[in-house]
Amino acid sequence: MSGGRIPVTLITGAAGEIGQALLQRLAGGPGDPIVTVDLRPLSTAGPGDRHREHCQGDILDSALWDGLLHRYRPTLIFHLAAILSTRAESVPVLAHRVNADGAARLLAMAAEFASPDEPIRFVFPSSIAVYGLPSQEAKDAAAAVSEDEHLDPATLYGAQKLYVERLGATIARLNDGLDFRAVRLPGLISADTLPQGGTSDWAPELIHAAARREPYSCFVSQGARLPFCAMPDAVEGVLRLAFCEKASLSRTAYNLGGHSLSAAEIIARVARDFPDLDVRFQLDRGRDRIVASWPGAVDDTAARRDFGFAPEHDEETLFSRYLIPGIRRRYQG
Ligand code: NAD
Ligand code: AKB
Repeated sequence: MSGGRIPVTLITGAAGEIGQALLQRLAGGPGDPIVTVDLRPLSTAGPGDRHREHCQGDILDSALWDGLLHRYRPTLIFHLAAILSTRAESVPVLAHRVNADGAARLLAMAAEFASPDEPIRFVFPSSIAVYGLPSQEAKDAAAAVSEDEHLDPATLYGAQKLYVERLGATIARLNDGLDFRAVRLPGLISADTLPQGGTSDWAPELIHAAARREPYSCFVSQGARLPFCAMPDAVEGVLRLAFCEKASLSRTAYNLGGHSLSAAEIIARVARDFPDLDVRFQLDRGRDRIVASWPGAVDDTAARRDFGFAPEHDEETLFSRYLIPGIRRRYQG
C-alpha cells in the first residue's frame, strides 16, 4: 500500500560522476520528482526542477531509509552509491558493507515494497570488473568479451558487483513487482568531472591534466588497454535500459561497450590537441594487474539489440567533439 507516500525516482550516489550526469539529464524532463542520497552534498550546479530533496547520509544508515520511505514511494531506483575498484581493495571491510550489504539491503527494501500494482524498477550500474582474464596473454588473445564469459573477478569490487547482479536477478524472480536491470559499464570519461578511487581513472586523469598543462604520472603501463565510453553515451545507455519495455529484455545484466584504447593510444590522440602533454610512467603494480584482468573490449550486441544502445561518439568524435572542447571550456574558459 502506498499510504499517501509520494512516488519518486530515487538516485543513490547522486553526488558522484555518473550521478551528477544522470541527475542533470533527468532533472529538466518530465516524470516523478527525484530524491537523491549521497554521503556528500550535491555539486553547486542547480539540480533542476524535478529534484525534490537531497538526503546527505549513508546508505548503511537504517534511520535514513526509515525517514525517506515514510514519505516517499520509489518507483524507479538508480543505485549508484559504491566504493570503486582501487579504493575497495584498500578498505575491504567498508567496501563489502557498502557495495554488497548496502545494495542487498536496498534490494530487500525494494522487494518488500514492490507489488504487481505498485512495481519498482531497480537499475544497477555494474562494471567490466565482473570479468577476470587469468593473464595478460589471455586478455590479448580474447575477442570482445560477451556477458557469460570469464566471470571470475580478480577484485573485491568485481566480486561485489557480480554478487549484486545475481542477488537482484534472484530477488526479482521471487517478487513479481520488482524489476531488476543491470548494466556493466566500461571505463567512463567525463569532460566535466574527475573520477576518484577507480582503476580506469588514468585515462580521464591524463586528459584533464593535459588541459591544465600539468605533468601526469601514469600508474599503468603504456600497453594497458580497456574499453572507454563518453559519460553522456553511458548515461544515455543506462536511461534506455531503465525505460525500455521489460518484454524486449532477454537478460538482466548487459554490457555497454566502449572504445578499446591503450594508454599509449590515448596519449598519442591527446597530444594532437595538447602537444605539451607531459606523461611519465610510474607503474602501480596492483592497479596494473587489475587492468590486466579486465577485458580490453566487450561485446554489447545484446544491449544494441534489446534496448537500442547506440553511442553517439565514435573513437575520433569521443575526443574531437566531446572531450577536447568540453575539457578546454572547463579549464581555459
Ligand atoms: P563515484 O565514486 O563518482 O560516485 C559514487 C558516489 O557514491 C559518491 O558520490 C560517494 O559519495 C557515494 N557513496 C559512497 N559510499 C556511500 C554510502 N555509504 N552512502 C551514500 N553514498 C555513498 O562513482 P561513479 O563513477 O559515479 O559510479 C557510480 C556507479 O557506477 C558505481 O556503482 C560504480 O561502481 C559504477 N561504475 C562506474 C564506472 C565509471 O567508470 N565511472 C564504471 C563502471 C561502473
Ligand atoms: C573503476 O575503475 O573502478 C570503475 C569501473 C570500470 O568499474 N571505473
